[in-house]
Amino acid sequence: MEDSTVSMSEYFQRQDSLISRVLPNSLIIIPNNLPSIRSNDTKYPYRANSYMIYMSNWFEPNSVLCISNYNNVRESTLYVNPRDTQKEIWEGRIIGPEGALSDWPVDSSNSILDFENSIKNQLSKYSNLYLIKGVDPQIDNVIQKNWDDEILDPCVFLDEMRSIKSDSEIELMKIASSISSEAHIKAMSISRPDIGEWEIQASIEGHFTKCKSTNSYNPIVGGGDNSTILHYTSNSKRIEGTELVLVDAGCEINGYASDLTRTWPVSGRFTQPQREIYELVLEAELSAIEACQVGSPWINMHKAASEVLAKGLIELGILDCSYEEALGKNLDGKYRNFFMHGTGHMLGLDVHDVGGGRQGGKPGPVLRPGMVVTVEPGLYFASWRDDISVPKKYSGIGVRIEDDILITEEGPVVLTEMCPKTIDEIESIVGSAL
Ligand SMILES: [Mn+2]
Repeated sequence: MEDSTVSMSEYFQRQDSLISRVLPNSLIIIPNNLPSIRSNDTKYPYRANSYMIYMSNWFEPNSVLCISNYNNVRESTLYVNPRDTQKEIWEGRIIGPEGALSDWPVDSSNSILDFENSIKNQLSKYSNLYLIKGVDPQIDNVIQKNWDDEILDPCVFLDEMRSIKSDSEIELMKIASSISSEAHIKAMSISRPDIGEWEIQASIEGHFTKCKSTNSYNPIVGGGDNSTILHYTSNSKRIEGTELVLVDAGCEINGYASDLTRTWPVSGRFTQPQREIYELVLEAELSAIEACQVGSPWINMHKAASEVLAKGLIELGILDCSYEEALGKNLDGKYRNFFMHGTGHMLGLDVHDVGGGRQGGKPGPVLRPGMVVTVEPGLYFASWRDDISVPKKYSGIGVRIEDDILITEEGPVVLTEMCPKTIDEIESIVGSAL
């Protein structure tokens, strides 16, 4: 298997847990992601489907995992690329069905080339069929052609399982959090006036690669006004001496993500207005982390952050209205002009992980031990926006502070704790490696 702290028996336990949740005599089909083309003959780095990783730790494309509970007996089968010397000369060694069976947590294996025939021959014995649709249109097609009854969605059960992390998953997420924290500290230490956003990106990605990890999402490195663009990823401008840089970058380990944001002045000294905004966002973040308690409704951390921000925006003279008007009846008041996203999301195999919290109008989950969430309030005062007016001294400032939080009975555990976030710590680190 790939390097993993997750044991073979844990994967089998997950498969057993899944088949105990679905209807009797069911077949569950989990297709893997398709490779995606970057340009002629070149592909983007391949990333396996998170459900596939979760159930079998299988990372090769062109594969399907089937799990059934016919007569209450678990049978998990991986359909994988067959060995092919000519192909392997060009693209690397293929594990093949035999390798999959001997070293991966499945009961049987087969060639993906036999998938259609094999499935056709089995379908009649099952009463129910579950398929993760929309991952591989070819697999969807095969099933739709050969199954007349309703196709059920297994994700409701898988998401419930994935939203509570096991000890071994938490271990992987701790490693990812540490690597991301180190990368941010390094990037702070090489920061200087006029540094290119891409240089900070290179430092961070270099550290990820050095630690045998990859980005869990495209890094955001926004200096000055670019710090106010929530999903800025071109990272192509130089950062002036008086400006802040907002860096949102995290790595993944064995598929498990970290998600970390820090904001610092490239000069190593916050200006007074930057300091005021930073202190306010930090206070909101600490308050939201404190709200990450077992049994708390999802909204609590957002409410905690929002209350601090609404009050602070009035105190700084940015909002000229009552606290009630600033906060709004449904956390939809005027403060949303400057904090327009949610306070956090679930984190796991996906950066925006399954299990709720990003469902628009839906309430999101109640926090339980073993959940991992992000907490990431921010304030953004884009100088180019003509729909807002703020005191000139705050114009062009964007600040977000984001940590990854494990929910435990003993209270919130900050997995990204080793990444400094107080003004004093940051000012002492920025530029220290120059
Ligand atoms: Mn995030």
